[in-house]
Parts: sequence; C-alpha cells; structure tokens
Amino acid sequence: MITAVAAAVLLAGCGGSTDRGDEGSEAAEPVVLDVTIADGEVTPTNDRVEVSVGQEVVARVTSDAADELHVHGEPEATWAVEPGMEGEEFRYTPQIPGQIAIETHGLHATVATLVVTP
Ligand SMILES: [Cu+2]
Repeated sequence: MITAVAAAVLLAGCGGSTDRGDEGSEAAEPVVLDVTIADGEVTPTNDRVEVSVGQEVVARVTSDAADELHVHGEPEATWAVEPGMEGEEFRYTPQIPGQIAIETHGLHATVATLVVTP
C-alpha cells in the first residue's frame, strides 16, 4: 500500500497597489472644446466642461455656416463664427467660480456649460 500525502499550499497574492495617476496640480493646461456646426446642427450640445478659475478654455470651431457663439460669463464673450472655419480657436479664461453657458445664437442651443471651480 502506498500512502501519499499531498500538501497544497495556496498563496493568495494580494495586489494592493493603487495607482492614482497625477492629479492635475498644474492648472495651466488649457481645456480644449471641439465645436462643429454642420447641416444646421451643432455638436456637442449640453456638454459639461470642468475648468478652474484662471485656466484657459480653447474652443476649436469648425463650421459650414455663419453663427455666433456666446459665452455667458463674467467676463462675457461673443465669438463670430463664419462658414468655412476649420478648427478656428477661440480662447476664454474664466475669472470667477460658477457655471457659464456657451450658446450658439444662430442655432439656439447650449453647446456646453463650463463648470468653474476655484
Ligand atoms: Cu447668449
């Protein structure tokens, strides 16, 4: 008779490394918002963009029509959009915390709301 004793030892590895990546402490990086107006429609609509006070927002606008983008903030800004624009850059730097709507006045839509944190 043969008696075999088998001992199995299970080592359960516990990976406990939590990689959090870098929290953007360099608030200087601009936030890019791509806006496209084509065939009577604007993209995006009702987007939400988080940004810090003093951090630049760059809207890159491509359009096949004349329109007007209006930044309902303090300071306020109006950007004239012309047909044929391809990635035209408009810049805005929020100065106070709060919510700022960017609208098209031609198509009567809210493109995005900037959520400005201190
Ligand atoms: Cu407006």
